[in-house]
Amino acid sequence: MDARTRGGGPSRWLLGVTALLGGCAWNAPQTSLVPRSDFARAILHVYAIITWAALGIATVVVVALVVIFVRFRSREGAPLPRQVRGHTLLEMSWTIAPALVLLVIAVPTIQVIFRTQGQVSGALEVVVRGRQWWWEFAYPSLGVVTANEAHLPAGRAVSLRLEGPDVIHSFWVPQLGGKRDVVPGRVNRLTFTPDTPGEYLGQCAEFCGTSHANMAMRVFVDAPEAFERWIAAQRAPAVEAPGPAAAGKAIFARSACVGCHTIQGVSAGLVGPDLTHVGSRTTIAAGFLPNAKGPLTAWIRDAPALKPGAKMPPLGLSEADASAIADYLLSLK
Ligand code: HEC
Ligand SMILES: [Cu+2]
Repeated sequence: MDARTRGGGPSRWLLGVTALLGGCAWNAPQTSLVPRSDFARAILHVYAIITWAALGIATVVVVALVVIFVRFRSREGAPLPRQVRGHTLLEMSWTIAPALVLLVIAVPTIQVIFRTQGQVSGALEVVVRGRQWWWEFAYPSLGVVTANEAHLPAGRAVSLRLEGPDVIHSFWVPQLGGKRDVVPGRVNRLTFTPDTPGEYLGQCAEFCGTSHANMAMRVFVDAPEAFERWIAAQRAPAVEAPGPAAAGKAIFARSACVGCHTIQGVSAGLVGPDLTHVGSRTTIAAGFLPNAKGPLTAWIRDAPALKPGAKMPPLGLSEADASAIADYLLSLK
């Protein structure tokens, strides 16, 4: 190695470390290290067991390696070491030791899986339907249906009923719980109690097609009174705004939108998200766009141009019509 390449060593090393550390953050919204539910805490606990076990094993292996390298390295003129063929004790121990390690990992893991897929009495049931490429949240006991942004009350157990009408998705809100697959033709359960009000980001965690990466979700954990207010607002008929919103409503009602979207009292389509209170959401299209006039108008004009593969066809609306519909939808608080 000449001086030039040796000089490149430390800076390349630095570059590597920088690249690795670039993946770290304390305020990461999808961290699993800051749990905000009993389930997330249980996952972190299993994770800690595995990490400490791995660290312990790594230490033993590295120390043993170093000792062996130093003590048994070949020396000038040393005789050939004793040749061993088969060693029952050694072979038994390196079969049993990994089995023990697997057992230590498996017992708490399986416990957590079973504990969080049971039904808890008094839990709030929320039906979660993973669809290409958005999430539907229905609260059958409360008569509320919404999309991509769920609200849950802090301190109360929730039981998610995971259903998949199309392909396999996976529910994952790292600070609250998951991953648990959403499988067509079967019902999976996920039970946890969120404990801290806040906004938690999640993401579909099972590749489900073109816009899998654009299939995020938000869970708002509300204080109980705030949750009651949200439910009341979602159940109330949306107030009708005058002006451009009223014109937008008329255009919506005579467009193909009605075949795919439900707006209570206006339409009953079931292909896309329920839009009855779409104006109360912070984002649209599974967290893909902010719920604001500009992006919403662009979405209404040509959704797949924004979100690859989106199953909402462009309907050839004029800018003015799309803008009026956007005013209408934003008024649906
Ligand atoms: C063929 C069915 C279909 C038609 C027609 C349709 N949509 Fe959609 N729409 C969808 C689907 C599916 C989604 C979800 C797309 C995604 O997020 O990947 C969607 C999403 C939306 C969203 C975002 C909702 C949210 O909370 O994320 C809005 C707003 C919307 N559509 C408005 C309209 C309007 C307005 C029309 C009529 C101009 C319309 N759609 C026509 C199927 C349709
Ligand atoms: Cu997916």
